Amino acid sequence: MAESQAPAAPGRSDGRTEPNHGLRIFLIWIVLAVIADLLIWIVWKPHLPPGEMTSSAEHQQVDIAVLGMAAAPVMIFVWTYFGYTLVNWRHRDGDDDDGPPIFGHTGLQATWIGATAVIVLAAFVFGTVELIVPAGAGAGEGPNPVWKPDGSNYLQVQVIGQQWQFTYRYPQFGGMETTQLVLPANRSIAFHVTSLDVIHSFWAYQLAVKADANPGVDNVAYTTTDHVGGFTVRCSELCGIWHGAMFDSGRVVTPAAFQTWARINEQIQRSKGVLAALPPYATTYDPTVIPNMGKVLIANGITGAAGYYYPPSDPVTP
Ligand SMILES: [Cu+2]
Repeated sequence: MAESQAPAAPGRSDGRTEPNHGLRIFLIWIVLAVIADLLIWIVWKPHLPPGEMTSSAEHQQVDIAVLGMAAAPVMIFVWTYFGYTLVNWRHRDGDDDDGPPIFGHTGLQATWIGATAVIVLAAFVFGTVELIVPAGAGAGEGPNPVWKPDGSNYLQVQVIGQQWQFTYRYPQFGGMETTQLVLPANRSIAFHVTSLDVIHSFWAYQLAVKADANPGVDNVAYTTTDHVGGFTVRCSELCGIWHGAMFDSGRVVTPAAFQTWARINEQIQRSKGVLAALPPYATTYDPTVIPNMGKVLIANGITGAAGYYYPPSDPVTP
């Protein structure tokens, strides 16, 4: 008698007690989410682009993996709930029970707003910190970088874009200029990216460095090389008819090999008058106002110069 007067348990029309669906869904979800996040970190992350050649490349791998580990549980929750619903709450003959309403359910609403707010704010804080603090993002930071590498012993490399190739100047090696980007391993690099004509973008994929090359702008990007290897360089800003051919490759070599390469190139360019013919090293160049460029070239016996800096008079037919 007492049993029949007790308040009815939330239940089905057939009188069986309703199981704790929330707990079941949570347990299925937590197991799948942990498995997915472990797979992302252990199996997926080491194969993520752009590889591990530089500090910025490694940080980009971490960033992509962390965002994937944040997104996977959300997606798995949706799938889990969807699958659980299909199995447990599908229509059965004779069952006309709609179940408890969600409308006005304070706990559900608070959980929904709280969880989404936490996800968005965490992504905001993580992205901001990763962009500024640990190793730079390998991106152009403009003329006054917010983040700089530790210490001052970094190699400066000026990247000069023009239609339709990149050249590279090494101010610590007499300002010599090459068509080949060679870098030493285990060294912090400061790229100073600029352009002589239109807007280009310096993208060294495996280095995880990407920086706009704008005329009149010294756009600084940092990275630290980890190990030797080859990398590709592409222009990633539509810059004219041969933009698609603005493709190059570079090398990270041992510090000793780099010193040898750089010293030899500096000597050759000095002895052949190339260093004297080049405009003085500067953070940017205005190709229209370099004084006496044609005279300098002719005085050094250089005719038919590559035209990187547009001498005011044609050195070939003065
Ligand atoms: Cu370009």
